[in-house]
Amino acid sequence: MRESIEVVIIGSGPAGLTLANLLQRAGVGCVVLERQSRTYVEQRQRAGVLEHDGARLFEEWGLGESVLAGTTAGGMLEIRLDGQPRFFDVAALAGGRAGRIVPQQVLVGRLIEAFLAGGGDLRFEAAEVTPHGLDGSAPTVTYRDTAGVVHEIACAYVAGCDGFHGVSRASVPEGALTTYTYEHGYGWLTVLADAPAPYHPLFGIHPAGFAAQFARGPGASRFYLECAPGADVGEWGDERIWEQLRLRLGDAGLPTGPITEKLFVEMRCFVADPMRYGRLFLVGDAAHIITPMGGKGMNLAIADAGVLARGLRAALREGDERPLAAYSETCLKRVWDHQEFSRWMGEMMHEAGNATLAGPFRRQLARARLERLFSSDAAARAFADLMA
Ligand code: RFL
Repeated sequence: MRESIEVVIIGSGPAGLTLANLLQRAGVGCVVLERQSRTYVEQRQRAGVLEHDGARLFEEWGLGESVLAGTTAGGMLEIRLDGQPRFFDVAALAGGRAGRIVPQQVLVGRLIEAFLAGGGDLRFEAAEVTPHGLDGSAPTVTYRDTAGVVHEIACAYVAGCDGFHGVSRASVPEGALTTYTYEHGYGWLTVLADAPAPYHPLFGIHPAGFAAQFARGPGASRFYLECAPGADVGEWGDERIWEQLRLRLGDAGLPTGPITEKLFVEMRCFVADPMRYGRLFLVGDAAHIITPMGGKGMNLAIADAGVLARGLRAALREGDERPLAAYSETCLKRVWDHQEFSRWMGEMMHEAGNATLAGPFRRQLARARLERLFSSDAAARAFADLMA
């Protein structure tokens, strides 16, 4: 089957769905091709906080009500150093720029609903999605539907929103992109459990290693535990997990609950430059990945989608190609800024606890850096600004 549309979006994660909704509001025709089923996509639990800028983006495009209704503002965070709590009021220090607590799967579900309610074309279980002719003026995207029918869609632009392992970046010829990778030297085990959420996002710094607990809905928590890089999840039985969380979070009475997911997260960063090849634009995790420290991955994906939507609207509706030409440069500024913040925060949170990581001297430096957040108003405001 042959069809044509202005923009083909590959992938329906936060990047693809944000872009689809913004293009729909701009009156730009688009179709979204997603490899997984709707149920799978709506249940994939990952991030939990939408940055202030992300919330504003949805409001500016008239999606505030459908995406943010009933969500609460984030504000405080707790840093527990050797079991001693210290509170940090991010919203107040960032001049009231609070983020919103929105679990990623809730955001994704709401974006799907909003897009479909507006008559959007979203095709799940699209197999063998393949872009063609990206370096020419008439690209196409082919895929096979669940009935086995092969579709070919002609378009003006392709948005590669298909995550780190997707087909979009893999379609770019070798050598066309410069890629940067960085390994942090430690790993994280992440555990999703039906355990009561903490009152505030909680970061635990302890000689046994870093740990954290974040709300993921009213009765669920996501926990993180520093572990060796490449650690085997099989070595982390439930009892060991709870014992280490109690120790590192300094809470002997930490409420537990059934563990629903246990994953090893590679603490790896990646950036592709430029985030474009011909008529293909790479958006979100397809172009860059970042560690979960600082909660920036989903937010970068949404910010990229905002920049691309404005660029496509200008190119296709106003005949102005300049914002689209500046897409990669505009996005990469934010990407590198957030990469730097995430690494800075990760280094401080890990080295202040576990002296075997970088030695006792750097441990003292990391503690001094942490202390500065509570003793210097300028340092606190800079940190809060980047968090928010
Ligand atoms: P996604 O969410 O990976 O979505 C990509 C979509 O593309 C589909 N796809 C394809 N579709 C068609 N054809 C193909 N060949 C395809 N290949 C893939 C996939 O099925 C999927 O639906 O990328 P996107 O939209 O760029 O969004 C990025 C975010 O999901 C990601 O950055 C965050 O989840 C990262 N992240 C966190 N970000 C935060 O901001 N705060 C956090 O606290 C946070 N915690 C996390 C995280 C990521 C985690 N994992 C598992 C990687 C915690 C974890 C554990």
